[in-house]
Amino acid sequence: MQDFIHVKDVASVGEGKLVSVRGWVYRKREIGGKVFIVVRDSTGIVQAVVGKDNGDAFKKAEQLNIESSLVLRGYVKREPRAPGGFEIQVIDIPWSFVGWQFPINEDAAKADSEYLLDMRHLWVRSRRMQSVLKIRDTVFGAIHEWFRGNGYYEVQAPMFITSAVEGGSTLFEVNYFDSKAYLTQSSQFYLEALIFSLEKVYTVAPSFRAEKSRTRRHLTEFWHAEAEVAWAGLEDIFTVTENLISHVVKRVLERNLEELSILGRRTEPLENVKPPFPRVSYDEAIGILNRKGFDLKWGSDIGADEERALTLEFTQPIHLHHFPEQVKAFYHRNDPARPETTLSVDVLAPEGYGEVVGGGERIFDYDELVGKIRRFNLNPDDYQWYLDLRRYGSVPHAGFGLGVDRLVMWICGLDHIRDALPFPRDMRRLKP
Ligand code: NSS
Repeated sequence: MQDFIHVKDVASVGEGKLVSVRGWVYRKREIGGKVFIVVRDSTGIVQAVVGKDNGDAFKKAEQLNIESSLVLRGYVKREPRAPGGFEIQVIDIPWSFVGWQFPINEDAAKADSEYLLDMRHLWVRSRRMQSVLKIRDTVFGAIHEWFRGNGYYEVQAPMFITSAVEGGSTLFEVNYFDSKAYLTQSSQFYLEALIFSLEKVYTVAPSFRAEKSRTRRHLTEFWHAEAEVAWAGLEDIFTVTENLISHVVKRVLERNLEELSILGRRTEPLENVKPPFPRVSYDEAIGILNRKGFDLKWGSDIGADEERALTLEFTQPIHLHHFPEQVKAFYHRNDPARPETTLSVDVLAPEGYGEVVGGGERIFDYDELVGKIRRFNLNPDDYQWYLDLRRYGSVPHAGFGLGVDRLVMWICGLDHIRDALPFPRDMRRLKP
């Protein structure tokens, strides 16, 4: 068995060693009777040189296209002009698959993002996407790590459901044998049921929203990290979300400096992320925004533009809390001290990114919940099992949902959420 090493390890095996690497052609050029191949694998890029005197390997090397796959063997040599400072002087190419001409070249990559989205199944090989995917891997891992390290049970909820969590306008309807069902917008109600068994639960799962507008931060299918905690209140949600997000950012800074640099992401804003996050009430936010030239009435929603302006006032993520009843879903508990507001919080990411978390306290009193369902012109019959949770051993509780793709988008400093995941779905895109 031949021992292969990863491209990133070429520099550390040392000059003069014979190595074998496997990968794909990242770049190729021919000068002065030599073929220079930049080979990439999952770990990085390295230059390999094939001389004309090496007849068989040279012929193979000449034929290679961008993204052809290959296995090569050769000696490591110090070469300051090569990326990483070392190159491989090839002695043979035991295997290569030349394939078709790769349909993405640097011009296409710069020119047309729609084309790159159509070609996403191939574009995932790019160094940019590779970097985002590595950071995304860290983010998902760190989310699980944080919850598991803090006493939460991981649970799973169904994706086929029968009633809206976040309002009917973004529900996806699907045929379900002889009846109709919806794709879930949030696992929240199932997590609420499960706290009566496990007290602290979380899930990381897709959520679906029929978002009819195309924006930089909406997908129709997104990854949702949600948690629910028995006996918890708004104060606990502040603490949990700021600790969770700070932990994730810390892990990315530990593991992904190279990827952040490939993405051209400044790390300073990420280094600022430490608990506690500043707290801004909805009322204060309206004041700040109106002083900045907005004309917002109390009770109006805080949209993407307002969030952007607000977050530019801070260097940390912020907790925006106490939204008016009318801008939050029916399940949010009204503040007994100020019933026109809710015990709700959104976490807004800095640098203009805006909302990454929504959550808060839930109504736990049966009559209060039925009353609010009616006030919101919804039908209590649609929420019978959810109401059961208030009929049997109800407890105060709170929870939240974190949009993981939005978190990745901000951490990576991306312009558009669709670049935060490998195969995005929006109103117009179901392929690849
Ligand atoms: O609608 S949310 O604000 N809240 C909920 O769904 C709650 N039921 C969660 C809970 O308390 N368990 O969505 C939560 C987050 C939001 O802050 C965004 O970061 C993300 O989910 N989100 C989205 N990301 C991408 N695309 C879309 N369309 C989207 N909608 C919400």
